[in-house]
Amino acid sequence: MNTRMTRITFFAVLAFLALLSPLARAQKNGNGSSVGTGQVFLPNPVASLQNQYLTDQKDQNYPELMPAYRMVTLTNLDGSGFLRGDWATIRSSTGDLAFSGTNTFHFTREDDRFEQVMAYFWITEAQKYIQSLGFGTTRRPINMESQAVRIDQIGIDNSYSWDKHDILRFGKGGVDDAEDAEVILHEYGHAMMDSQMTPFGNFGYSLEAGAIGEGFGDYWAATVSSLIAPTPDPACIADWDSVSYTPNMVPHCLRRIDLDLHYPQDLEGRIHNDGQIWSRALWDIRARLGNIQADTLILEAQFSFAADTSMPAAATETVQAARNLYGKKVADTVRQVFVERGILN
Ligand SMILES: [Ca+2]
Ligand SMILES: [Ca+2]
Ligand SMILES: [Ca+2]
Ligand SMILES: [Zn+2]
Repeated sequence: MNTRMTRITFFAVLAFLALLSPLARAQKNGNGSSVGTGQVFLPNPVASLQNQYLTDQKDQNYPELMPAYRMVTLTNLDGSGFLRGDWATIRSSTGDLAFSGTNTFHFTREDDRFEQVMAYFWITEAQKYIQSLGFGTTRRPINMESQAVRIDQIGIDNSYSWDKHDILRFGKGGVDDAEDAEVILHEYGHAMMDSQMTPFGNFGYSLEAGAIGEGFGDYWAATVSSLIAPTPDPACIADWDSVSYTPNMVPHCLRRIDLDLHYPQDLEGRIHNDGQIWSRALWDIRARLGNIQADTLILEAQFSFAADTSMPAAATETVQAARNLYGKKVADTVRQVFVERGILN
């Protein structure tokens, strides 16, 4: 073998080894073929047990919660034994990183590794649902990468998508945020919208765009949790996380997506509140068209949203996406929903 060939072989071997390294494998898309089992809430104890009297009790596990634990299959793992795979990578946390040589992740809520399993499972299932709609194959991909997740001790009860570092962080104020699938899905919704900006960037550079981002996150939580774990009151978002800050409100909901709010008179200049106008519109589209058509056109439309869009402009794009995908009749249905909200006239 001459020197040139030796050098080529040497670099080929290096490239091959780099592919095998855990970091490269975690970043590589679509090859995580390991499966395992995990214990999770589906989507949260208040909704699944229909019990409005459950409380945080300082992160203790207690008997009334036991029926809320469910065993699920964890897919797309990279085989490293950590919760790392095609669509989610648990980076760091308050406690130890979950590890299992047999991909068996059975924890209860007082163990911080429980939230790691929750984040891995729900993000992976959300991305699989996105792909089932054609995004990443026949349509453009949406956040089709291994989403980094960090569960940490933020002092306030707040989770957020930290775009600069493309990482989702889940706090531990009140009920630990990642004990509620709908909080996880809401934050993932922000990461999805950011990934749809061209060039990649942050969505939400105006009050109304901020509200659309919050409204979409709530809607996304409801549409995905309703598919994987249907509950009797799907429009109530984060039934479990909210028990700490809505002690006198039953049912406990961080927000709802079925409120009869109208544009522009119900705008308050607070994005989470105003987002409930947008989420109600999306929820109505879903009610009339079903989740497949609704979610496909809602996600497709978001590629056309300006980062500082307004509700009327985003609604117009959504109607247009409906027309392009499904024709005039469906577009008219979508338009009608936005007219009912006062967003279009
Ligand atoms: Ca916990
Ligand atoms: Ca919380
Ligand atoms: Ca719910
Ligand atoms: Zn948000």
